[in-house]
Amino acid sequence: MKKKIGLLGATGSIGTSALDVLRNNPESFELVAFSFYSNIELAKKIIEEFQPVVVGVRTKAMVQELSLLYPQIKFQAGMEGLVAVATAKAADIVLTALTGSVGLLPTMAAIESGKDIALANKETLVMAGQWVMQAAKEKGVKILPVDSEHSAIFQVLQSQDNKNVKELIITASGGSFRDLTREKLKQVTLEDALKHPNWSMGKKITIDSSTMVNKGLEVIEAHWLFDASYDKIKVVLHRESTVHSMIKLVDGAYFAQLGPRDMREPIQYALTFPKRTLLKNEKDFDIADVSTLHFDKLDEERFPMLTLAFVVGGKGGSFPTVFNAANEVAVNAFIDGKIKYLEIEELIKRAVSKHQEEINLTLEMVIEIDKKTRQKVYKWIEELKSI
Ligand code: MN3
Repeated sequence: MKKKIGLLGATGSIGTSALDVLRNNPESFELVAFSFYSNIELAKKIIEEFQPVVVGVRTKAMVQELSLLYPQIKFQAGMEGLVAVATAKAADIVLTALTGSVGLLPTMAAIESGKDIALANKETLVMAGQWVMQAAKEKGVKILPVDSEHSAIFQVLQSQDNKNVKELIITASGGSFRDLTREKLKQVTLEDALKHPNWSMGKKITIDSSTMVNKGLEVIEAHWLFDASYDKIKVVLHRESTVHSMIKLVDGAYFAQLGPRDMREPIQYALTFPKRTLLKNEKDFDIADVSTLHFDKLDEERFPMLTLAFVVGGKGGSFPTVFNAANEVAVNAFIDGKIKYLEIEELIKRAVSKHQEEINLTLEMVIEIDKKTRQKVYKWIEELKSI
């Protein structure tokens, strides 16, 4: 029996790695639905290669154009399209490789329709982890991590009794600016920020890595995925990104997962779990070539966004929602050349410090708080520009 896959975000970095996993294992997987944002030429190739039944697109004009070419396929636009992919009848599991909080509603819809989730879209858990995990529990569906650090922890946890786990240790490469002082950060450009030392990824996550917001989001993601309190979650600087993450047990033993930097491995594991299968065309990686691995403490003053992520995570409720929303708006403004690099941090700090928690929080309220935070941060950016 082939596993039927719905893929949200097929033309991005995770999406194309996922397609490679499916391509290499046609006997195990079938792509029945996918969405894409703007790369229509690549989308056409995916349609022709994989013959899905449902495709989510960005605009109504794309629906018209593609429906003429492929009348056998159901195309839908915008959020409706994402939800159509997430709930496609034929799919067993939905891989969410969207970037940002746009992933929340389709992920909830997939859970409601009883599908397992392979989650690469960490912002969904940061924004509304409580509701996502609750819904998954009620529906009896699995949330399987795809983020490499969380996959690593998930993999090593399979061999351990949860009560013996003392720490979850997330490794951080440090991003593009790990060797710069805060003084030097004042002058960095978008181009500098997009040069990640170890991984080739989308723009947002590459910038998030440089600000360490990405690691902060991952701390909150780990809290929800593994039901771990924040004092149990540690982050360690590991320049090589060879150890993908690790756990420490009560008797002091560490268990780590390591290997080449290849996102196809965590993607494939999420799709085949609990089984493991051959990774075809694996990257050349020989542990004997790895002569040294470095692990260092992270400087809290150098990376204040990581510290802030622990604070908002600890406060819970909608604080992580605000942290995430402010970051998304600020990073987009930085990509568009509207603000300076360090203003990303300033905007996030401001949004978090001005936030007042509401009582009896519901998912609808959280979505509203996300929206309002964005509006506020947009306004602040306009004010910054006029200075
Ligand atoms: Mn990661």
